[in-house]
Amino acid sequence: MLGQVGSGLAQLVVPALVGQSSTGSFWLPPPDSVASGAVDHAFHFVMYVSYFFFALIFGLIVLFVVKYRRRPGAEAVKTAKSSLALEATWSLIPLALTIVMFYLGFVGYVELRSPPERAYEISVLARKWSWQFTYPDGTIDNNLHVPVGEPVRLVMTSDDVIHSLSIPAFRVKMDVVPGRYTRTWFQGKELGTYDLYCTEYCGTGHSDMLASVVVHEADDFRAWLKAAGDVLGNNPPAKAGEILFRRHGCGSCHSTDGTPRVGPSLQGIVGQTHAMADGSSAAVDENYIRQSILEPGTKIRQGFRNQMPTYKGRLNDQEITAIIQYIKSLN
Ligand code: HEC
Ligand SMILES: [Cu+2]
Repeated sequence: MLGQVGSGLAQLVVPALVGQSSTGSFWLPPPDSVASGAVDHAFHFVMYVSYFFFALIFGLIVLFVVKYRRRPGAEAVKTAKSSLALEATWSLIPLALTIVMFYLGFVGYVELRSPPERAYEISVLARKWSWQFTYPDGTIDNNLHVPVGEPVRLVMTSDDVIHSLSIPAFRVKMDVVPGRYTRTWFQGKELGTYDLYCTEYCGTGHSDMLASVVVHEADDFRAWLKAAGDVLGNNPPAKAGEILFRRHGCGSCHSTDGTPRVGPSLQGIVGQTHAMADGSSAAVDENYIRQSILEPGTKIRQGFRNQMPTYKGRLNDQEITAIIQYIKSLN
């Protein structure tokens, strides 16, 4: 209720002051979620107030420097007296402005924190360094797919350190914290693909912790969900392996083109013999890959650190077999 009155008021007052903001600007991408308006209003209000005072204060500084500079015949004289009217003015105007800023910010915050009851719920798991989205039917994907025009609630947690989910086009940003759940919501207005970032510095692969948000037509979304739900059934093994590889975020640490990242590139590894950190060596075959996925700590490849999470309980045998097929196909 408060939110509605507030944003109604903001929509009446603010666009008149700052111009409409339905397209993007130098500062912000186009607002593509229904709740974006409140954030934009607060942002633009603060920005234009700052422009105004920047110009006023620096304008007066320059003016006074020129006008009252010392020159022959104009010596310094002390004439300042206290003026209640002046002091009241420069206190009350900023007070009123900051109250308006707080109000606009608060209204937007309340709106961003209160998902509508009937929202579609997707769970989010953040992990160094990928996103995993789980849909109500159990489908898992590393990109966020949503139907257009339907409110979507994200219930988020982290497997390791604090991450933060940010979708600039939707003006959504919320910390993702291990050991607890945080939530946020949005409602896509236009079909399209948008960027999703981690905005909490979370280690080496932080800048690779990216995903896409794909806003589908409602029917397309259901079709996508159906196809995505049965990867193994809908694809030949190597292709299924590639999809699982992407979904489980392997790609944020392993390239498939020869470049090492946090982990070694997986191109052409099958059939090779790798030196391990403890001085031993191991031949890369199906069993080695399987062990790398389930017990990554037992054999550490030389030149790399024990940074790979275990996928025990996350990938079943069939899925691991498909991933092995995919890694073999990279030879
Ligand atoms: C957080 C980063 C990270 C993620 C995510 C990750 N790995 Fe790794 N991986 C590593 C690192 C680091 C190593 C090297 C150290 C070691 O051997 O444990 C490694 C080693 C491996 C190896 C052995 C490579 C070799 O040349 O000896 C394989 C195979 C592998 N990972 C597969 C996977 C698969 C499949 C996934 C996804 C299901 C995955 N990894 C996810 C970091 C990661
Ligand atoms: Cu992160």
